[in-house]
Amino acid sequence: MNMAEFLKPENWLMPASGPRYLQLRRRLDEAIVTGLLQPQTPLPSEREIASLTNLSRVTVRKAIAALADDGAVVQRHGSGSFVAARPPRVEQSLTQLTSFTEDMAQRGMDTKALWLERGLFLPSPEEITALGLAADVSVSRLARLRMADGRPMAIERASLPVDILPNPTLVEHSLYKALNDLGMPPVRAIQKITALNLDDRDADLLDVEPHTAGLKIERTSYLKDGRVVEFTRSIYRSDAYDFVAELRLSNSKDT
Ligand code: 16G
Repeated sequence: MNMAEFLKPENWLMPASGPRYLQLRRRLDEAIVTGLLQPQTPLPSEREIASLTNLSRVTVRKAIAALADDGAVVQRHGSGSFVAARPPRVEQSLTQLTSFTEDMAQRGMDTKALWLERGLFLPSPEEITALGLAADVSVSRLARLRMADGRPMAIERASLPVDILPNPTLVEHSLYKALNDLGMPPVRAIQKITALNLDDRDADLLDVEPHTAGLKIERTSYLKDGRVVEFTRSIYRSDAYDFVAELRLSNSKDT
């Protein structure tokens, strides 16, 4: 498919899918992620995109500026906009307790999941310890490959006590939304991040070379009453993610 075809509004622009500049931003990002627009090549001009999409130049300008803010596009004064050298990285705050779905929605990205496992199982010794379970009680497991705008970002393996999530098949899209609906939202979490080299299977799922470096993250989340609600082991692509923490002086007066 060429860009003219790809940008035809009837293929992607929808009245109920949010601001038009964000929809265009997503569409252009998709062209970058899928390689239709190659790294370091010029984007079609503002005027060309406007005429292909029937959108105003102001809307096109806003979409390109948003891509530039994310680092997906570089704007060069006088010579137009170019696709950045590498796919953009996602920055995730280490101080906010948010879900993958929320994180990506904040960036205007669409999320999808490929289910790797979802059901009730007998707990492993690691799950028994992390969730404080009895050995003969089942555990709810949800393992997913998480994707943003079609790009694999992370593999997540979540385990939850069965009395908190009795039916893991109820989780269709967002685990945190399901927990909210059950009146059991996590309010606090501890995260541990370590480096690892991806094994063949995980590298294949994440669409990177085997043994590439990845980020392993263990999150233990708690309910308001102090009970552990989730124990999740995730593997994030290290070329797609930056985890960012805000640090303050411990005796600062304006915290
Ligand atoms: C995040 C969490 C993960 C949580 C998931 C819920 C990290 C490292 N992990 O990815 O522990 O289970 O969000 O997302 O941030 P969901 O509500 O979209 O299913």
